[in-house]
Amino acid sequence: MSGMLSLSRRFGLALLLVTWVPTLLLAAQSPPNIVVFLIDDMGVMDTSVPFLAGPAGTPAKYPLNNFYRTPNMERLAARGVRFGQFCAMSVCSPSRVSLLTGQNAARHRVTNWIDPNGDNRGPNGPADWNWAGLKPGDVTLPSVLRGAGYRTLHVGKGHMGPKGKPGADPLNVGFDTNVGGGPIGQPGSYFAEHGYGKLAGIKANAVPGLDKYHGTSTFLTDALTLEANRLVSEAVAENKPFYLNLWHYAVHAPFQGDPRFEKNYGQSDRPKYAKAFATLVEGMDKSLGDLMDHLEKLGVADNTLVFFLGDNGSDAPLGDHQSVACSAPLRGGKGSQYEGGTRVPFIAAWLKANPDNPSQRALPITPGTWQRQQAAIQDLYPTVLELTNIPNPKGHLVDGQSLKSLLGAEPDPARAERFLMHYPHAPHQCDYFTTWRDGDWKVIYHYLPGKSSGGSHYQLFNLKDDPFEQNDLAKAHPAELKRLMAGLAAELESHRATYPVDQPGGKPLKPMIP
Ligand SMILES: [Ca+2]
Repeated sequence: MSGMLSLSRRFGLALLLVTWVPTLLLAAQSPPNIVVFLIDDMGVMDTSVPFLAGPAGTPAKYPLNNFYRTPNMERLAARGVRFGQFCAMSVCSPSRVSLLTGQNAARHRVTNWIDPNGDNRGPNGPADWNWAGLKPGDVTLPSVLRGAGYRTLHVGKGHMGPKGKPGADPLNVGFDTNVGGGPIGQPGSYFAEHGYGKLAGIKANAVPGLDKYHGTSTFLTDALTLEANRLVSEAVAENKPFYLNLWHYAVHAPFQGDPRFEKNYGQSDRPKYAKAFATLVEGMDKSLGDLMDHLEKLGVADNTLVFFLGDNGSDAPLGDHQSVACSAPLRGGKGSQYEGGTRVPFIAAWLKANPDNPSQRALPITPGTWQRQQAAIQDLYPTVLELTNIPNPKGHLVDGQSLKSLLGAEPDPARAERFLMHYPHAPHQCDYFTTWRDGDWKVIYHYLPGKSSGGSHYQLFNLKDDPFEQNDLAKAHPAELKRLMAGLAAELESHRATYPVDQPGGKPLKPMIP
């Protein structure tokens, strides 16, 4: 309770600096509720909402936007701002830890997806990567908010630590409640008839904590939504501000069709598993709509901020993940070094516009807008701390930048367009690589050149002229390559990154600047 009071006081104090008159009224205002609606393996093109710019520089519909059906994302986008160049890490666990800590994966060192059964660094992977994941005492968004009086709720996939390590359980890293989260990275089954993997399917990946739905016809996505709505109702009834992770297992494999939506794809000539994937997308979208409706019904929509995003690039079963296929027109997909590996959908919205709400005044979002500037998953942590006026704990380094200046249609010229993506592991779509974006340019460094690098250490692209990464300019622009590589190496050093090694247990391979 004291935390709650201190948050209200902080809120009141911050607003006091802005204006004198409504201070008494504002001090009584509830702190904003925050929802992070995270979709597993959802890339930027797995939706009917156009996120990517077309030739005119404004959002354009590409063929994949016409395949997927996400009306509730359209509804959310109309209430908020969506980003055309929002990046996450290329695989699950690094993104999840970045979201909760505000740090780039190169710094927190959870640089690979976490194998629930142990260290999966890869043959040339670094021994000192953080394969145990988050641990008790780590500064996380929920731990900071809980300290200020928030009810912190986790529903769905966790994947922040392996079996037997504390990070496997969201309750150990800042959450008051956990439904369905554990060390697993995918569900044993989406079907309640299978007990979500406990009764049938892949039993090692059984989703925990949903036994009451076993044997019913409640699809996993729906069960998690019902649980999230129940927990939110409890928090509101207790007059507590809440932070909710609704981190769906959808749309990750296994690509099991959601029977509620299969009829919508029967006419499509796309492959069977692509159609099943589309039903997972549509089920996720229904969940979003159900949650939005529930928050409106509870009367808290105008005081609730929603962040909608994916955790890595698309894994849609639509062809090779190095080509223009599952994320078309972008090149690549989940795990790859191309933009399709890291570009995810992102929408930020207050659920119901209310110009008198102090939280909305503290963090204004222009409804129905599109932001073209690059941003990234580690930016959520400082954004929420700025909104709630809670100080970042001393000594906790934050790589993200608050999104406040980007929550309308205009770019922020004071903010550099830079993004570091570090993957010192194998095997995946691309092995042992780092990418560094700086302005219009992007370099890809391959520590151990191979097939996915064309035998070279370097790939260089100009994303302004060539957004779909078709023309490798590494040989044609040596000065630009050198500049970008110097930036990449310096960024890794400043993050205290850990590097691949020349042989198992061998010496670190630092990037070579040409
Ligand atoms: Ca994922």
